[in-house]
Amino acid sequence: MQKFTNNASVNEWIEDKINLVKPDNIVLIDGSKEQIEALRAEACSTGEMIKLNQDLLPDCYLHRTAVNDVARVEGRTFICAPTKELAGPTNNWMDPDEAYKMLYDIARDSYKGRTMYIIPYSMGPVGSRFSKIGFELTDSIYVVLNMCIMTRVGLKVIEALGDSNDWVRGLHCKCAIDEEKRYICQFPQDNTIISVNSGYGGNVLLGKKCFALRIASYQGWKEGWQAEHMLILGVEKPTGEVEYICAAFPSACGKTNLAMLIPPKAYQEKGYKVWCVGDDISWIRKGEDGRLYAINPENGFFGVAPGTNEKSNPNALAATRKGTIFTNVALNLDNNTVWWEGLDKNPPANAMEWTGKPWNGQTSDQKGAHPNSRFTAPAENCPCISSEFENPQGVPISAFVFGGRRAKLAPLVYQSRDWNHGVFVGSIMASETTAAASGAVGVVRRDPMAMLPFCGYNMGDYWQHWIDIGKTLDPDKAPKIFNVNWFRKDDDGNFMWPGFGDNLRVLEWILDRCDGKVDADEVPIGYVPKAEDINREGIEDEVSLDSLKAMLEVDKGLWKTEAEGIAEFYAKFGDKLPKVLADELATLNENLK
Ligand code: OXD
Ligand code: MN
Repeated sequence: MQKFTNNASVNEWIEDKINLVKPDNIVLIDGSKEQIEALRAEACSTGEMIKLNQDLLPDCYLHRTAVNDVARVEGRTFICAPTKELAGPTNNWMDPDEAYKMLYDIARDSYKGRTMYIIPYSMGPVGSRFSKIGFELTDSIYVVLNMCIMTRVGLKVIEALGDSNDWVRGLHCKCAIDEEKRYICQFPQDNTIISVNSGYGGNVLLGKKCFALRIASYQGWKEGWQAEHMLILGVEKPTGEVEYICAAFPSACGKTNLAMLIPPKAYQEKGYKVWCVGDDISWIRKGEDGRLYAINPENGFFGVAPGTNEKSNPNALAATRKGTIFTNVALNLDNNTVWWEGLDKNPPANAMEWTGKPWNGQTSDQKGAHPNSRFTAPAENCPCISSEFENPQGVPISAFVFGGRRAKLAPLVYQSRDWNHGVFVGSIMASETTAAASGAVGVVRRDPMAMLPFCGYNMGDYWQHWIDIGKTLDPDKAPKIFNVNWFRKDDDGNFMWPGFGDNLRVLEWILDRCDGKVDADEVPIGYVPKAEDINREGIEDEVSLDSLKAMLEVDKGLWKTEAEGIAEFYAKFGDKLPKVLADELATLNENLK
């Protein structure tokens, strides 16, 4: 047997996969600069990547995926648990034996004429008690280079693993990028992920959604911790004290923007700062002091490019100025840089659109960048990256914030009455669809805790796990749980809240509630602020007190209809629905009478 590492379980598994896919060459990724440089050069020589203007964008590259391979594929993502019930009603399920057979048939001999790259990676700082290790086998240099940004890669990881068998197996085969044979399969009971026929980020960077959410959520259930689809940010007060918030939002709700928020002028002048610990995923465990602590298991940002600009998110933009891989954006041929819709108002006239076709910058029916085009940027590039980003102990969480896009229903912010009610608030999360996604606009999509496509087991068990975690926490130390809605609209269809940096005003109220510094009004769905307690300094003209009051209103009629929708959704879970949540729904109905 070949000895890739000193770990017998790793060597055995790799050997087995080599015999299956039959690569011509095998390369162990050691994480060194020299190796990364050589791989970049090789990818450029084959056209897999394009080297961008190294003066303006040092160490930056452009990659184009196949046109049929531009997003995560939820319909082809499976939880391959021993029974359908273990996967639950919100996941696609496949019997593990059948799935392995089908996937191995697809993967067999698929590396012939290709190189197998073995990527040892750590999710979380190497050696932290929060962190977990994975090996991804891939035949794509693009995947290797992205994984080197998004995770901690290299020999230090192999050393940290020692002879443990606690690591996640990941096999990625590009095959022929055949949509009909594209599968993203998670085997939570086997710590295994197999992804075939895709070359797009979310499907193939196996550390991210597949491991850090689907497999890790299952591991957390079994081991007493949590993997959540949550950003982590720190709010620094003028006193220098920093408090941390974890927040979950469905796609298209501005998660990366919130994670890197720039405080409004009035707050900056007082000395407020916001620090980003993570923009997508949190791994959460109880600390010795009884509080919950979170780490960001990732090492970079895989952000949506369109709409990112100097105004919406200068920190994200700054993060992409070096060492970044752009995927499916437009190429400006005049200066060999990149462009996307919403970057600025000057699309390049001499350009190539994301597919590589010539483009004159005029938006007729052509777009420069694909709407789901991405940047993969190192976290360390971000000007507001938290000093705690690498802290192996994580950061203590004061508040969990859930949110969604609701034109009329949810108030700007409300607080749950207690932990269990907070779990209910997370479980009823929903967002109205936007024009950015295909399908009808304004349709409510239920997305509990923003985990709908990412929970690796039965969502009913997942809710019970949240409830059980709460039982282990002293209520004084447990994070308080809130819901926000930046997207409330007036009767003319205009957004009522300015959003972006001004969201700090709401976060301030949230933290004041956590610190017992501010009162609230009790309403049928929880506690809402007194309008005067949301600081409007600097936006008095834009947001009147009356408008703020309107944003905090709870319309009983709308909530009654909502409660019917929740009951319908909950019914899918049968006896897996925790009694606590059924009781919370009954309380809501009672409160709405
Ligand atoms: C993401 C997502 O790409 O949630 O982070 O879809
Ligand atoms: Mn996400």
